[in-house]
Amino acid sequence: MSRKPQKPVQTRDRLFATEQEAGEFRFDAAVARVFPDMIRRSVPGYTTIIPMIEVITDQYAQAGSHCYDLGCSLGASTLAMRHGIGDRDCLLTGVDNSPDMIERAEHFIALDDHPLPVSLRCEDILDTQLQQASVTTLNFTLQFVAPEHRNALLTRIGDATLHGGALILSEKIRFESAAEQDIQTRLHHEFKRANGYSDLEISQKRSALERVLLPETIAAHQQRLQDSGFSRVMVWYQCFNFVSILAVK
Ligand code: GEK
Repeated sequence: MSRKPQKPVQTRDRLFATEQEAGEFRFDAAVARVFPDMIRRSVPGYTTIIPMIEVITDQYAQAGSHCYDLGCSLGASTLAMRHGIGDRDCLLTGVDNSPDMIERAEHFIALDDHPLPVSLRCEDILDTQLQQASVTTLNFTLQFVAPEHRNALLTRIGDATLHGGALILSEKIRFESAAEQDIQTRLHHEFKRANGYSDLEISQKRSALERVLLPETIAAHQQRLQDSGFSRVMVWYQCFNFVSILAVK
């Protein structure tokens, strides 16, 4: 019996490679399909931050508590948390409001052989009930939440966090100084170019994200985290205009 040769699944991010009409960036099926390649080639430090989420989770996960990955996409950060939790009896929940992401995340979680159950929820993180949290991760998610909702979300996370619990907040940032903003943005674009993105891809993606991804300064994040009840706020990672902050209650 002869079979039609199967078309290979395209997992290389070429979404902005050809000229297209301006439109806002969305976490749809096309993005979900190429997401691992897209985020690795676009976010400096992503491939370092993911394994460090495991290390940090191992330090802060408390037996009998909840752990949340808010904006989990395909579950890379969720899996890092799962392995960091190890054999502690934590309740791990991943949340994303993109059905295309959650559908694929279910598959990746099932492929991982760790025994800790993961509950995946397709909902807006602004609606997620949070309680008794020892580790919460916002790995490049808050930047997509409308600025007017950020304080309330962080207040809820702070209130739900147990004493000694932690929040890992990774974000693209902006700088007070226009000169530094220019230099760091240029370096980020060079990073993308070195990873094979063309000038057209870089500029079209930038336009698509302009009104969707709204970065803040490190100082603004630090202030909000302190106002939300986190007593220790530390930048543990920075590469160009991308940071990860550890906030401990
Ligand atoms: C990783 N953490 O691989 N409610 C729920 N999900 C949301 C919301 C919201 N209000 N806004 C955005 N998202 C992941 C990467 S990606 C980062 C996170 C990026 C979701 C959105 O659907 C997307 O899946 C994710 O947040 C952001 O470590 O693409 O730069």
